[in-house]
Amino acid sequence: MGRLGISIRELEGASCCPAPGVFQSFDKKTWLTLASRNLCLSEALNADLLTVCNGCYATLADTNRILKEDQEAKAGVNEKLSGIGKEFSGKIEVRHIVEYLFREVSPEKIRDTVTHPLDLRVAVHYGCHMIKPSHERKLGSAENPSFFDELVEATGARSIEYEDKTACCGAGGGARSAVQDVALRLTEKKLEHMQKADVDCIVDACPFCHLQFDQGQFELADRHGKEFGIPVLHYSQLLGLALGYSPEELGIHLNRIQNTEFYTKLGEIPENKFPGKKLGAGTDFGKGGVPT
Ligand code: 9S8
Ligand code: COM
Repeated sequence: MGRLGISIRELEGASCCPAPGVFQSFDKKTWLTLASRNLCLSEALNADLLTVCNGCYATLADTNRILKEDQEAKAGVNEKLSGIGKEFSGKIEVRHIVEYLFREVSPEKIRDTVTHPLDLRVAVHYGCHMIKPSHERKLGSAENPSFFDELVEATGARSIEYEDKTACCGAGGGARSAVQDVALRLTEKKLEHMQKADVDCIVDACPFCHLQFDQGQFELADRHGKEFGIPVLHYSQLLGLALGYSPEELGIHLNRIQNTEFYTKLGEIPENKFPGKKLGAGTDFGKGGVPT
C-alpha cells in the first residue's frame, strides 16, 4: 500500500494492449481478442486494470465496454479464448493512472500528501486517447480539458498555457512508424509552442507521447538542426518528485533529454547523482544522440 493508499499488483503475463490506432484500424477482431486476453488476466486477479499509457487505456477500456455491450462480439472473442482456457466475463474496470488519481484520489488529497512542492513551469500534454472520444472518456471537454492540469498543479508546479495544447504529439495512429517525417513535423510544432511558453519541462501521460517528445528531440536535432532541450517527464515521475523520491529512484536519469539546468531547479547536483554521465550546461545533442 503506497502513500496514496493504493495497492498495486503486477499483471503477470500481459502482452501489448494492442495499439488502438494501429490494430483496431486494420483488424478489429484480432484487436478485441488480444485485448480481451489481457482483461482476462486482470479478471483472474479480481482487480481493476490500471495503466500508465493512453494507448493501452483506449484499447483496454474500449474493448471492455464493447465486449460488455455486444454479446456477438463477446461470443466471438470467447470462442478464441477457449483455446487457451480463458473466458471474458466483464467483471473488472480499466483505469488510466491520471483519471484514477483525479477521480478516486483527487487533486486536493494529492496536494495534502505532497512533501516537496515543485517550483516548475510545466507544459501539460494530454495526448489524444485519454480524452477522445469524449463521450466515452467522460472527463469533460476534449477541446479544453482541465483535470490533468489540476493534478499537475497539485504537485506545486504551474501548468502553463501554450498554443495547440490538445494537439497530437505526432506519433499516434502508426504515424511514427509509417510517416516519420510527418510525425516529426507535428512534434516540432508542439515543441516550438512549448518553448515559446518558456516551460521547464513537458509532462505527459503516455509512454508513446513520451518517446515522441524525448527521443524526437534528438531526431529533430539530427534532421532539422533544431535543439530544444526540454526535459520530458511522465506524470508518475512528476508526482514522485513531489512526494520526495529522487530523480534516480524515478528513472528520470533514464529519460533521453538530460538537462543540467533542470536538475539545478530540482535542487539536485547531477554530476554527483550520475557519475560518468556527460551533462553539459543544457542537453548534449552531440553525435550518437540518435541511435541507429
Ligand atoms: S497523442 Fe495523438 S494519438 Fe497519442 S496518446 Fe500517446 S501517442 Fe501522442
Ligand atoms: C498511441 C497509440 S498511444 S496508437 O499509435 O494510436 O495506436
